[in-house]
Amino acid sequence: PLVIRREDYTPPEWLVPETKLDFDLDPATTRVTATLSVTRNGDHAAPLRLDGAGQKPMSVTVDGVAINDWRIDGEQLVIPLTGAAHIVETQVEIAPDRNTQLMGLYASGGNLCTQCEAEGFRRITYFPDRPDVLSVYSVRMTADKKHFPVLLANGDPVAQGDLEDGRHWATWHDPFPKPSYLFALVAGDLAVNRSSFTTMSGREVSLGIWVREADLPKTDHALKALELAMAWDETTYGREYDLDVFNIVAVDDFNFGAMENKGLNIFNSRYILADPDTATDYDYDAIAAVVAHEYFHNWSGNRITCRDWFQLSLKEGFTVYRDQGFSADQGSRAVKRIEDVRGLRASQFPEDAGPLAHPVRPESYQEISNFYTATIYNKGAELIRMMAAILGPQGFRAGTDLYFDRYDGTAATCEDFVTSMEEGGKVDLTQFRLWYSQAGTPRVSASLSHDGDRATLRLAQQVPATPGQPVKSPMVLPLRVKLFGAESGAALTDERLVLFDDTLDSIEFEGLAERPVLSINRGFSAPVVVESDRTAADLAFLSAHDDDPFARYEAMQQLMLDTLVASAGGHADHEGVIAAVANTLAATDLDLAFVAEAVLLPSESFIGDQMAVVDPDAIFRAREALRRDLGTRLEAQWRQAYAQGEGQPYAYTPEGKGLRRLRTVALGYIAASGAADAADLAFAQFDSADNMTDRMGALTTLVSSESEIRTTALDIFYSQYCDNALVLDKWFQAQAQSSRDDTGAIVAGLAEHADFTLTNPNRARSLIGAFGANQRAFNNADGSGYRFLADQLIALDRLNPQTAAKLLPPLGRWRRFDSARAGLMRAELERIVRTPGLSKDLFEQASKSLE
Ligand code: BAL
Ligand code: ZN
Repeated sequence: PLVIRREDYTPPEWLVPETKLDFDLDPATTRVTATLSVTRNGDHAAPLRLDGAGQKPMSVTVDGVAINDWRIDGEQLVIPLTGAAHIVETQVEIAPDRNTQLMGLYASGGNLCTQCEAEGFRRITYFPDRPDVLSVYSVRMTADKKHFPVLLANGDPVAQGDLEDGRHWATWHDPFPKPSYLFALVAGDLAVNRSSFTTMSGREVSLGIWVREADLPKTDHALKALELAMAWDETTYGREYDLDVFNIVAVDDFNFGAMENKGLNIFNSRYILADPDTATDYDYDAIAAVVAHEYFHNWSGNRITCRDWFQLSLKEGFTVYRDQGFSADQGSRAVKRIEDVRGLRASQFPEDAGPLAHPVRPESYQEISNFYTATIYNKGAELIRMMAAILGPQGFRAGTDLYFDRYDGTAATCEDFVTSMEEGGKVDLTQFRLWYSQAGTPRVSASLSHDGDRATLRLAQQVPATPGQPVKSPMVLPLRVKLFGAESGAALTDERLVLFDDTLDSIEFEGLAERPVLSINRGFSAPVVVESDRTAADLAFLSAHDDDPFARYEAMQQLMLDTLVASAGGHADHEGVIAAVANTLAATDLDLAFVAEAVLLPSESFIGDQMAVVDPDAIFRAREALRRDLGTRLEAQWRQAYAQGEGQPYAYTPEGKGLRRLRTVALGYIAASGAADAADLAFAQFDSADNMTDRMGALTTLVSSESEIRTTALDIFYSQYCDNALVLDKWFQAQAQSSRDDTGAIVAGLAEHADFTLTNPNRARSLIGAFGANQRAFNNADGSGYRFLADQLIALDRLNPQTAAKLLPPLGRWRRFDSARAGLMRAELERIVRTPGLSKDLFEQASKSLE
């Protein structure tokens, strides 16, 4: 396979200052005429090479004259050119309604839309499809007016008109030079929810969210989030919107969550549509976060884009950091941080510890779609967070101002960002750059010794070997540290930011009045694993007394993890956890959403990540036993917490969300206790809920139960929502996440359900993705889970390679399991690799997973 390497980057041979596109739109056959003004870049005699995929040119003209001496080399169109500047016109035909990959121009729900990042534009027309070729686009679209009354593209609308044959046309112009991956058009029968925003310099921007008519009432939340995001970016980063219109279109069939095309964001409908009856609090939060994320890309991604795809984290890591900050400012900062860290541990840490580990700035790839990963996005965001911590708020803002000013209108690199941070913040980040080049999650061991009024914190760090990187250098780890008095519970020191940048270090504390307890990596200031010699009593103490809510949560998690790992190894002692949870439930000064997070046990896979060899059955038993003990011993408290939310009418407010979250967690513990009325309680909640959060909370509890009511609830849910694709996804997902013994068989049955399809990525993910993340069910010792996943991936790969490849990683975790399971997983990976006609997407993931 062809491997693309970062070190091989060379600037483009030809530039395209202007691009005119003319689309004669039709789902069966769309004709695309592209008129490119091209200029030779540098002193060379190379011909013009345009990327293409899946089409052939019908005609090529140069400076208005048809030519025949073009050739196809691989999938590139090669055109010999003699001068320094030419006008090149190509014409191609494409078939949107046969496009199942959902890259390029495709049909979804009767409408036509595009997805071009990373390399979809070449499926639309011939072009230098690389992010460092920036062009000013003018677009003309012609389509049947009855089926496609709305015609949208990037930038601002210019003109429109009717034709005599029932067709109509529209032209759009985007004055900002952009790479081809940000191109977009939409043609469809859509209704719009409009609003307007006045920017800080007084520009009136018309905002529009376009959906099918029936979904209009579900767009208010997204529109409000967009307005909040626009204001937030002005206040927080001084960034203002730059066109007269900002449109968002929601489509049902979409590989990503959403796409930041200039002035015309296209969204997976799951990140736009919400009302209390169909969307959970989690959905509402995710919608606001994704709307903000895509909007923030207008600066971190569009105004400044990436030089090449190795720099992907330049826009993604930074933009995730920005959307995390936005969400934190809308609600509870502590709960947001807990959620983000939980996500990092669930997806990025395993990636960093497995065969697909790669640095935040990768060195090579076969298929760039495989690098839209938790490492690029979420670890990338952690890198920005660490730099922000090192620079402080003013230094960081100076750094981002400098970055935006200096690189506006260019295709930049991660190095450009770090240099801006150094200059703006006046710091040296030489060693910090290792975070961009070294993969693997650093491990820190921390030991605090105490003698009289002095204490010494001894730190050691180790960065594990990852594929292609056997030996690592020590990294700069910004660790927020504070000491508390074991007797008084009072702070003994201020919080210190320790920049731990060597293999070993020790830090002295003086003037301590009592025995100190160590609070370290507060706020998860560095994305590392911390191992400390803190006792169970110390952790319980911190879970009650630490003044950093994240550290308080973390202490409880560590206590639970230590208990569960010991328990999976046959040494069950639940008393410490029960007392700490009781304490947290009794605290009156905590917000309920925080309490709900703090009392939740770590996931089965996170427990597995702590073990040398993952034993999914032992982990499940240990976790269930602790859940049962917590449920039984604290039953009165759970019932009290549960009753707190009773009868409260739905409101999407921080208080309302907290009540609902704790209520569902409490219901889970009541069910775990084995209480005779648990299933009835859950069913009553399911039946009477006036919102989807409570309904799903109850259904999630029921689908793991042995009660017959479970099928009743599933049937009711299905008949109520079978016409709503997004809610039906939840029905599939809940069953794939069930902890019942027969989950594997149920999931196999659901794959045959009339409503299951591999053509819709959300539906495929709701069943296959959720099942792959269900540690016990997926890792059934008979290998049936592995076989099922491989079968589904091979089938999905024929339709949509990009989505198939993203669902493969659970099979790549074979090294973490016993030899029997490892052998079964490898056999399935080998079967995938041997499949004739496999995409390079799935081949890369499967073959690397075998190495
Ligand atoms: N750029 C791809 C979708 C996103 O990260 O916003
Ligand atoms: Zn993004």
